[in-house]
Amino acid sequence: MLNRVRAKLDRDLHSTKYYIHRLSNRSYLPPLFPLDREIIRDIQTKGVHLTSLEKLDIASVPDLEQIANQAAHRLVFATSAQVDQKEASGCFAELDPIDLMTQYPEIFRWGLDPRILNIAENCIGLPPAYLGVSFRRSFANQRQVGTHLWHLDAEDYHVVRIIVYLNNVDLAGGAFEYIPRSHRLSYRSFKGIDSIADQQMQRVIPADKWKACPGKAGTVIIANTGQTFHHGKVSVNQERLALIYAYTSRQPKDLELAKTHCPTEKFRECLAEQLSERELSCVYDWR
Ligand SMILES: O=C(O)CCC(=O)C(=O)O
Repeated sequence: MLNRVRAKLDRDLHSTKYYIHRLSNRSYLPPLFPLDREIIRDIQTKGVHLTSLEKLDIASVPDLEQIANQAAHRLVFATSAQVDQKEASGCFAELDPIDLMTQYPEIFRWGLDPRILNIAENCIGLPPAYLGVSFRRSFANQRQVGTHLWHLDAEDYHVVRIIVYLNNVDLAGGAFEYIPRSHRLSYRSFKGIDSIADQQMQRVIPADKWKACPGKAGTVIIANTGQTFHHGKVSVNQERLALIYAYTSRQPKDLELAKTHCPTEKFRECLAEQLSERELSCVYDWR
């Protein structure tokens, strides 16, 4: 009992410090281009902004889609056993992060483009930690498990996920779906429920208020997934290939979880020679 009270006090103290820090950092946030201001406005009001690689036009890695398509062959080959043998107790498989970092460093570097970091920083309200990128193959196994269940991301109070579709994704093909922030939904509405499947969500928010994000290959979804209930819709008719970038503050609520995204420790020496001071801080100054 005493331990539970202590844990709750610790959590409250951490969150109070976080929000004070966030408030005092408001005047230090980096300036944004007009298109990027629109992104932040959408994320603050709805929780999500939908765009494309073409519209974003990230200068440091203009050919992300092409590079990722090469990596897709490796991902599909490396994970074919999991799909064929129907071993997938989860809902996705990922490219080995060491393979991704060594064979396709540009995919990792895209997430460190100054404009992307500025968007993440304005969204989080604090200097960002770059948790890394995963290259994910979501199965069409029609089971609502794992990230197909509705959830808030738990790494931090504000978490930015950037999801880049690498194939055309329709409503039955595992589209990202969310509940707009205007509903002010929290876990309090799901007391006693461990897993929020569509059925449970429908009792609280009718399905016609859910917002799905189908899109062509190259669609980019930028979301505050720490504050916005979301999931990948159960895929019925096809697999989905997507890159998933993640950012938090540099004192994340769940540090161990934040660290699981990418084994960047292994690359410290080599990245120290390649990255700018700001990029290195985003990758390492919180681990
Ligand atoms: O796969 C998706 O569209 C959502 C991913 C997700 O919810 C997550 O990684 O937390």
